[in-house]
Amino acid sequence: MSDRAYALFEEQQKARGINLDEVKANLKALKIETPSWGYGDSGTRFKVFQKEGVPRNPFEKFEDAAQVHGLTGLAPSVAIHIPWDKVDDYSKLRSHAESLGLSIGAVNPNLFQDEDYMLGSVTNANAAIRRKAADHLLECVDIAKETGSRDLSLWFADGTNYPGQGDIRKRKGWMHEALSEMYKAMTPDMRMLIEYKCFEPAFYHTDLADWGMAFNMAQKLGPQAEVLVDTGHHLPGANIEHIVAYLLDEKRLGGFHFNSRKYADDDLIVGSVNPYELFLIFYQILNAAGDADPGVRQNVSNIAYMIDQSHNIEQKIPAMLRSVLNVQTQFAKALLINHAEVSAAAESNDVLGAEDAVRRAFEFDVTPLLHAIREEQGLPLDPMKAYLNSSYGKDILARGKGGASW
Ligand code: PSV
Ligand code: MN
Repeated sequence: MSDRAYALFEEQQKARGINLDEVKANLKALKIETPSWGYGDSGTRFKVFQKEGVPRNPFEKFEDAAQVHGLTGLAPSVAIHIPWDKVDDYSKLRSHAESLGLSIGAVNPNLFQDEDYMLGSVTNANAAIRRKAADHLLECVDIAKETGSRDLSLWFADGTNYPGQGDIRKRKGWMHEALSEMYKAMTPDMRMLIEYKCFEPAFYHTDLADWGMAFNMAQKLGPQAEVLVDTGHHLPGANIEHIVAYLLDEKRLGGFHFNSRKYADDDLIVGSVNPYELFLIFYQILNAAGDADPGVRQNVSNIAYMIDQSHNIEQKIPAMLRSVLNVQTQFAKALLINHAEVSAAAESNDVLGAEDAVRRAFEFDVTPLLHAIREEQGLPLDPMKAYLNSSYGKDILARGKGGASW
C-alpha cells in the first residue's frame, strides 16, 4: 500500500518536473535543534506546572532529546541555556551528549532572571551591572569552546516600560559595547546570533526590538554576527518570510527559533496554527538556495534551525516530536515548489499563476514521501506512534515530580 502510494506520488511529481531524488536528499539533510528548556518544567507567568518524569538535570534533558532524534533522525543537537544548564564539567556533558548520538548546539546566555537585571542587563544604567552582564556573555563564549558549539544565541530582555525611564540612545551604545567585547572573545569559527523581540517583558521599548536593529548591530560587529528570527517575536501581521528573504539577500540570516504564535510570543508548537507561514518561510529559503551569488547560497546552508518552545500543558517529548515533524512536513511541501514555474509566471506578470504555483505545492499530501525517506533511513514510519508505543514515557515517570524548570 505504501509502495503504491509512493509510486503514485512519484509519477505525479515527475510530471511536474520535480526531481524526487533531490527532494529526498534535502529532506535527509534537514537538521532541527531542540532546546534543553523544552524538556524541563515550564509555565506561564502565572504558574510553573510540575510534571512527573521531567528531567532532573541537563544530562537527563539530553536523554529525552535523544528520543526525539532517535525516532525522527531530525534533531541531532540540543541548545543549552546558561545557567539553566550549568554543570561543573562541560566536557562531561559533551561526552554524554555524544554517547547518545547528539551534540551540544547553541549556547544561550541568560540575562533576564537575575535580580540585578530588573532594569536591564547590558543596557542597565548601573555600570557594575553592565559589567556583570558582559562577564556572563564572556563566560558563555568559554562554555561554547568547551562544548564545541558554533553558535552563541543572544536574546536580551532589556527595555523600558515608560518614556524617560532610560536613555534609548545611551542604551544602544551600551548594547554595542557589550556585544563588541563578546565578539572579540569569539573564535573565528563561532557565530553570534542576535535575536530581536518587539516587546515583553518590557512594554514601552525593547533595546533590540526588530530585525532592522539586530541587523544593524550585526553589521557593525562584523561577519560573524548574524540575525536570529524567532517566529514569535513580531507584531501581528508582520511578513516574516519577507524578513527572511531580505536577510538572506544580505547574507545575515543566522537561524530561527521556531514556534507558533497567534497573539504574541506564545511559544506553542510550530506549525500548529499557521503551517502556511512556515511553508512560505521555506519557500524563500529554497528560492535563495538557487541564487547566483555563492554568498547567499552559503548563508542558506548555514542557517541554524532551532525550536524555541516551552510546553506547559502538553507532554514534553511528544510535543517536541510534533514540532520537529511539523517542520519536516512543511519543508517537504516547500521542496515541491517548481521555482521555474513561479518565476515564469511572476516575470510575465501572471499574478494568479504565480500564487497558484506556490500554493499548489502546499496542497500535496507528503505522507508517502516522508514514509519513503524514513524507510530508507531505517526510522519508524510514524515516529509519534513509535514513541507512544515504547516504554520510555512510562520509564521516566520514576524520576518523579519536581524536575528541572526551564
Ligand atoms: C525570549 O522570548 C526567547 O525567545 C529567547 O530565545 C530566550 O532565550 C528563550 O525565549 C527562552 O525561552
Ligand atoms: Mn527565542
